[in-house]
Amino acid sequence: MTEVDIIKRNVARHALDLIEPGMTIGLGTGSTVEWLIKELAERVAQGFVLTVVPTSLKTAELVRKIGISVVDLNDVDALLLTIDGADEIDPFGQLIKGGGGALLQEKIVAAASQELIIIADYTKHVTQLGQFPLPVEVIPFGYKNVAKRILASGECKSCILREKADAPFITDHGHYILDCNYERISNPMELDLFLHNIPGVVETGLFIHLATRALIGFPDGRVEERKFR
Ligand code: A5P
Repeated sequence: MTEVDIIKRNVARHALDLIEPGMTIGLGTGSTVEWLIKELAERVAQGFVLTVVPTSLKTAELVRKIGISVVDLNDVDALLLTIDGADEIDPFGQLIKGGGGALLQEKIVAAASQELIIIADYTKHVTQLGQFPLPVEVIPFGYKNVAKRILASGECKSCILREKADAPFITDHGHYILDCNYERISNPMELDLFLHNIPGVVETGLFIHLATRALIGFPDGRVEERKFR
């Protein structure tokens, strides 16, 4: 196990305390959340009951495998808590997400949830968003034109169609992803609005005012809690 894996597992263990038996929670996508699912498996085997609104087909499959029931967001009246990872998190709790390609469903579940708690290792904490290329989910039809418009703004250094096995990566909802390298995003909210105004853009990986708290893990075993509202 790498050092980062050990930190992710440690953060996941801390996140277990947030989950009470009988709850229905939103569950994110990615390796940190996968550690949480592994940690939950032991509890579930001992009779701990939990229902999950998954943010991807992958997460749905993983939780089903350990005996957790999966429910559609449409069938949930109120979602109190969602736990998810992030690719970058700034001091205000603004995020870049979508490294795993699940940003659309992640954002829908996060927006429906009273609390969004991010679990991440210290490498995700940044002073300014943008080092991690921003994933933008787009409709396949005319995506090259969308990429041109993103580049034409002058702020984006490169806009690359995500691929998997030499073919376009297809999201759970049948879309493509453009990975847009900004290096530094000075105004995430403005950029999010700009991108949403381009016909063909479905969603962006900018999560603004959605995270309520974060648990950040460090190499010395510390897990710091940050509150954003
Ligand atoms: C999935 O689409 C992403 O938003 C993940 O939440 C993010 O990439 C964090 O992943 P890790 O926990 O694997 O770093």
